[in-house]
Amino acid sequence: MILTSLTSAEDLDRAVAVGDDVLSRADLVERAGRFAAGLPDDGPVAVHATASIDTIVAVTGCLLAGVPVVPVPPDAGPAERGHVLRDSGATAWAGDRPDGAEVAALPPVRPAASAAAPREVDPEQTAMLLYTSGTTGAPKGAQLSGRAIASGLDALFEVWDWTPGDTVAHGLPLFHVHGLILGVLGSLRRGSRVVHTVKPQPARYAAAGASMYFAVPTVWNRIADDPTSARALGSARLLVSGSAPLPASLFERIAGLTGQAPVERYGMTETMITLSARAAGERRAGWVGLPVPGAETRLVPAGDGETGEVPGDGETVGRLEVRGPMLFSGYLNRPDADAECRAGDGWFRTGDLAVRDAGGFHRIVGRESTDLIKSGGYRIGSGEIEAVLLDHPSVSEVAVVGLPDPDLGQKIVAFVVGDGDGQALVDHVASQLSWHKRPREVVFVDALPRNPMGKVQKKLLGR
Ligand code: MCA
Ligand code: AMP
Repeated sequence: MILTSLTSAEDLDRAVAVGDDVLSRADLVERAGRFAAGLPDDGPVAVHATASIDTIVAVTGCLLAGVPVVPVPPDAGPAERGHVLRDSGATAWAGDRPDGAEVAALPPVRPAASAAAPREVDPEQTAMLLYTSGTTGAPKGAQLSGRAIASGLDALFEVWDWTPGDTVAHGLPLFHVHGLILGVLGSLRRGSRVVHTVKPQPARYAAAGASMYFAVPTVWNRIADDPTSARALGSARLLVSGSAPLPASLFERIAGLTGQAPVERYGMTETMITLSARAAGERRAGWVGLPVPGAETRLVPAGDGETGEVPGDGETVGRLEVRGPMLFSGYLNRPDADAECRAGDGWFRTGDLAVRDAGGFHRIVGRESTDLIKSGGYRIGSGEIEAVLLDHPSVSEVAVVGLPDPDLGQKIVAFVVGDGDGQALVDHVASQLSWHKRPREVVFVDALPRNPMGKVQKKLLGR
């Protein structure tokens, strides 16, 4: 249902490009159909989500066949990958096979000689299972139905005036909402072209000649540091920033270099994009805009025991809750986590703190928990990193926090009670989890600051 337009839209010579690999719409449908014909059963299928045409073919094949897709970060270490494969119940592996017993146990998908026809798919069925970090424990599988993805994308087509005549360019990972669902599936559903630059390097963005550019603030920062590339984006129709806060100073630098203010939007893996500035509307530094069509928001008081909603005066901070057809259907195998984030009547607790002004514009002011870190636009739970570090013989206690960083927004810093080699601990995390979860700094301390109850006072670390 997400890609019904793929088989009916007019053919374009160059529907999808990843680096130098280019596929027409017809070629993509044909290759995806052969992939689907080679599926051993009805999945879910774990897709080794490298930045490649093969990833797009595999995801498209699964969606056309009505088989759930589980994108696996290509650099995920055995601990993270093992969890994703066990928890998702994946029955096949698509793409390169990294070493590891968990992967060896899954049959590889081998494309068949002739293509399978697209199936009629129940829109409420899980189309994609995306693993995302919580504050503690291993990542949770957010189940996104075809209906949720289609609604979320259709809302963006409207607010960004996104048409089949657009070309979208980005170089973001193909295992998250931003790069995979918005960048690639959005383009395929809309009928627009998409250019994936393999890596999100400024010069590659500049060379893409697109009308819409998607990037996280870290990438926008690198683009602003490369004025020649930044100026080349001035001819685009829309420069979109999301996944993490865009500092107001960076908003202004981008606007100054390109001649146009970026469009900011806010979302989560669980909710798709719920707030955005409009292509034809106001773009305000530090603010993420209005609810997209179909989405609703409310700000509930941050204090315990208070009820109702906080005033929309542009100043009073509340806990942001959202609802709408683009929300996920729940965490797989985690009814406890699911119950925690549901506020009744379809409302979802985002965990973000926000203000809203009289015109309905929203500003995200922070997160409720210090245990969720946003680094380079990636959401990372400190608990997952702490668990891996505690496995290391030189670590007796550890607290992981996100500290301000001019490029990454937040950088992961591990405060460790113990002795040893900081780089060895960084490498230990990178060998077990995805690389972006590695601490960028390890600080050895004699003791962690604790309150009288013995709880670590993370807010005191790094001050
Ligand atoms: C260094 N490296 C290591 C190590 N030390 N690798 C392994 N182990 C080590 N000990 C090197 C690698 O060789 C590699 O080099 C490089 O580090 C990769 O590190 P990385 O952390 O990726 O580099 P970075 O420069 O810090 O990355 C910045 C980035 C990245 C490119 C902006 O953070 C990124 O792609 N962010 C996008 C996240 C995103 O899409 N989030 C969307 C979530 P080499 O690269 O040369 O191989 S979805 C979402 O948020 C929602 C719904 C929304 O609102 O959009
Ligand atoms: P993820 O599930 O990786 O998409 O992370 C979702 C989180 O990213 C949200 O809960 C926010 O904390 C943060 N986020 C996403 N977009 C924005 C934005 N435009 N401004 C500030 N924070 C954002």
